[in-house]
Amino acid sequence: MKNSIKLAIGCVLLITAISCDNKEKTGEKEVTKTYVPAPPFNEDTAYYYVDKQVAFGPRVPNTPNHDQCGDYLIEELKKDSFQVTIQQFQAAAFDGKMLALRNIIASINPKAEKRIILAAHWDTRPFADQDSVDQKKPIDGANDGASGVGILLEVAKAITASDKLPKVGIDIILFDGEDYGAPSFFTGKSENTYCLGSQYWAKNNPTHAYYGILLDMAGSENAHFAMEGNSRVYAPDVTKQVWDMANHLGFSQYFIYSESQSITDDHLYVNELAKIPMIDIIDYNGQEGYFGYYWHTHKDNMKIISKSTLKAVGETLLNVIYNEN
Ligand code: AHN
Ligand code: ZN
Repeated sequence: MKNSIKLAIGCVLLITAISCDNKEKTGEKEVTKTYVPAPPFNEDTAYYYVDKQVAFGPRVPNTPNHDQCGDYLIEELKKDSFQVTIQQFQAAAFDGKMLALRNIIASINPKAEKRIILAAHWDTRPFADQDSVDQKKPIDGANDGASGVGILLEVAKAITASDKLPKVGIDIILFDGEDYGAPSFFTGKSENTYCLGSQYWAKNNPTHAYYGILLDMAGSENAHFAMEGNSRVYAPDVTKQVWDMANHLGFSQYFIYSESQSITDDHLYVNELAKIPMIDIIDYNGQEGYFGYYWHTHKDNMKIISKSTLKAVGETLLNVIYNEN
């Protein structure tokens, strides 16, 4: 009797132990992900690329600075990627002025079926309408424009310098004419006056892509990237995937798991017109005004650019794309 009770108790304990063990193992499987390592991102080089663009002066459409910076970006991307396509077009600004614009597209693995878009805008705003001084003068756009482009140039360089390409195809798209939107002192119609390059691209040549990631104001000191409304609505899985990767890499200080309002940016047109899910990694000030204190002011210069922020974003992008199959 005593022995059989002991045996029964022993069996129960053993079964419990086994089932607990299994549960733990299943649990472990659910939380443990293995990541493919990505090539290193050099934040000094990214910073150099931001500085280099700013040194051309404001990159306002229909100015020599804009032309020269565009030529420079094309040359740099030709060095670092396999195929560069220029989409040249004219678009009417809010005031009716015709702007000569170029979207610059660099493709890595151009034949790969599954593609991911990495985008930023390379033009800068013709006015400082959020500033209290010199409102009609153009801004440097170190963060609003140059930062995203600088990160993407270094991403392209890091990929081509590595002996291993990502499995997916990458299309780096530098949109033009993003920041020529109607200023606060303009009284006419202002709808759809921002994002002229992405609107043109989405209407005319949307190469197929699995998803896209837009960078906008992605390089300032103490940046906070919240999960923006249109990103969450149109591309919830991509939003989670990118934030999870950033947090896994230790960038929780920048990529915060809080939800921010929807904004109009290049990703909106890519989502709505080209039907490609695209998120926006954009600095959020935590309040209703959304954008940072420097936004559309003369404070948006090299002084606010941070190498650590550039690194957080660039390293996250590289790890996201190297972990796509
Ligand atoms: C609006 O101001 C409506 N959208 C902001 C898009 C933008 C401008 N991003 C950078 N500059
Ligand atoms: Zn802007």
